[in-house]
Amino acid sequence: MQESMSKNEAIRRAEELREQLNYHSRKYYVEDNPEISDFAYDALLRELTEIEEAYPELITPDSPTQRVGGAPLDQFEPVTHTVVMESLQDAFSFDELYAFDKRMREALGEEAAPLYSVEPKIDGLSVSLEYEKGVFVRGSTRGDGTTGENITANLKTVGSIPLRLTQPVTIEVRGEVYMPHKSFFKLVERQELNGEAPAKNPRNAAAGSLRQKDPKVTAQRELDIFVFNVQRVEGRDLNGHLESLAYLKELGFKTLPFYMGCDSIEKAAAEIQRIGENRGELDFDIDGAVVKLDAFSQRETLGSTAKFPRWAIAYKYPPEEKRTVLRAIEVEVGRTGKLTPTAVFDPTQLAGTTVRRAVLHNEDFIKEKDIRIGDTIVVSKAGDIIPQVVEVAAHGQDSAPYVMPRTCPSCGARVFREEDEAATYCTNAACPAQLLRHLIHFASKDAMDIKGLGPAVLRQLVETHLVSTPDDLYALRLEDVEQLERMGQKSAANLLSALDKSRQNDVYRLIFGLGVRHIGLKGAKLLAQRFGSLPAVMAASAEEMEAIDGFGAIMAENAVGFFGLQETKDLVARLQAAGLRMDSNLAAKEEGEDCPFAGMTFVLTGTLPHFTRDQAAAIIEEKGGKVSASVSKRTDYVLAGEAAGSKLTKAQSLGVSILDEAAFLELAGLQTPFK
Ligand code: 0OX
Repeated sequence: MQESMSKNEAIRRAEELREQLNYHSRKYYVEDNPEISDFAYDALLRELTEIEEAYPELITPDSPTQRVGGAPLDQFEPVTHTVVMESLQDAFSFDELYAFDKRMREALGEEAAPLYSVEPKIDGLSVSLEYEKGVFVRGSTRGDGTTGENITANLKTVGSIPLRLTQPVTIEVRGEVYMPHKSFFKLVERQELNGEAPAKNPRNAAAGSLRQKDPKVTAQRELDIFVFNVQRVEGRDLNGHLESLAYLKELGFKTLPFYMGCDSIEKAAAEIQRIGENRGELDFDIDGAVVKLDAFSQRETLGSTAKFPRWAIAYKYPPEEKRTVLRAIEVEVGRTGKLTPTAVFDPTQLAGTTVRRAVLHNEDFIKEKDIRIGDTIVVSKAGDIIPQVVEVAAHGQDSAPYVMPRTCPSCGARVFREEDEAATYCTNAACPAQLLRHLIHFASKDAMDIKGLGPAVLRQLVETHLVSTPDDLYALRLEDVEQLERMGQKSAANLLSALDKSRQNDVYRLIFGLGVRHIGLKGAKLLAQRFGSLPAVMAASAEEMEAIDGFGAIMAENAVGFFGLQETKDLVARLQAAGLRMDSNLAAKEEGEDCPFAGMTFVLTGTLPHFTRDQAAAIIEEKGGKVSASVSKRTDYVLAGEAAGSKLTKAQSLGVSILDEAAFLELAGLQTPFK
């Protein structure tokens, strides 16, 4: 931003930028037809951010800079829906559909022949979006239809939800939030890399994403929405559903991707059939098609039962199933050494794609269904995308029950199965099948965060035998790295310096990077914080670990088992010799060094003169404190800036101490840099 920009100019330019950004956001997310590059969009957004940093009072709730932000929430507040969010009655056959049509015609009489709309039933989560004078003010889940939860901050991160409409109307709309298949696959890949349990299907993933307390996490999930209903609107008369959908589109909403008016139930049935046949090509799951009476006057005649409107019905598609022949069961070894059996069968077309493989999960799954090589099996797609074996239709000739291999298919070491777990594991920590995934995890962002050391480079390092254990990474020389494919001199030098930098990482990253079963990032941090160094963690007992708040018995058992292995001790000794830091700063905080906010809870409100709320929250957390969204008796301090609202009033009424920015900095032991 130019230094010389006056406040009046800033006001004008900020509004202009908001207009442009909202327009381009709509082009990109809603219409899928961007007019400018991501780079140009980012430049506009940066300019607006700079103006708003200089004049925080100009920040508006519908500013595109406010999509992702705010401190994590403690809980979601209840929202009572002004218009009940009804659910749909189901039909599982065309007969039920024809019976529905008969009910409609009987209720409406001969003259008023029904016009139906047919649309896909999106398999996501229903939400309500409320706009006041065109500005998005509140978003909530459906809940039980009467009361849902306020998830405004999370919904703001959904790019296709407009923060400002094309017209200044006061309106409440209903839509379905879903996770596109593309985003779902990305999420599962990340989860697997981090050793987390992967999401089961896009619907669960979308639900989990909307329930995140921290909107930053939701933002990474790339959710999307289709808006399909006007719940209420001021100053506009709408007569039917198809007209409403056109109006919603005009306001800038992303409406259902296709819908059709049908003047007979036969035409509606044909459209349902057509949608069903093409559903495999969509980038989202549908779990049926909805038939609705179009005219609102006719809907009124029909009315609702206690649960759902009588004027609509959801036809549920039967899951598509195919028969094929099981040719082999392949066993793959994951990063944690887990053996996963996979069915390999004759290729078959299912919900729009060719499938050849399906995971069989574990030994028990195979035993329960008595799946044998050579069998004719029935396959389908769970939630429309993940292939699965439903059942065995017929055993093959001379078939025999399947037995899991007793040795690892990758390295030949003995495998074992724990008593109360279904999974089988390879016992060899140096198993090459585990190595690459192990290294990918070791170098990943939440672990050692080694820039430039992604799967492609690691694969080459493993294949050329330059690296066979994590400490080998630290012995790499420039000439080793330079000879790799697509690796220039500059990137080779960058990689070595990234590796060198990672030596100084806080040890929690190393603990996480070692990939101990059941120890995620949070568990690694807890260990580092409690014991202060890796040698101390290795000397700790299961009881000591279990005494940590948030650290369970299974975690403790696995950690003690892992750190007790001679292989682990040798590896850690080599990493230490390679110069990796073995201690943690997290521990210092607990002991109170530079940790003036330990155990304290802060609430932020209003605009601070020199910090964004995120920056203030970062200081609080850095100094050992916690940030909460709402004021209660347990709040220690409210940090209040300009235009502080109801939180300040509540703090005053509860007698909670209130700090301004200067007092806050003093308490944090920081000099104010602004005098
Ligand atoms: C969907 C969907 C859900 C409005 C009146 C009763 C139910 N998941 O795609 N609900 C409705 O309709 C509501 N339509 C849909 N398309």
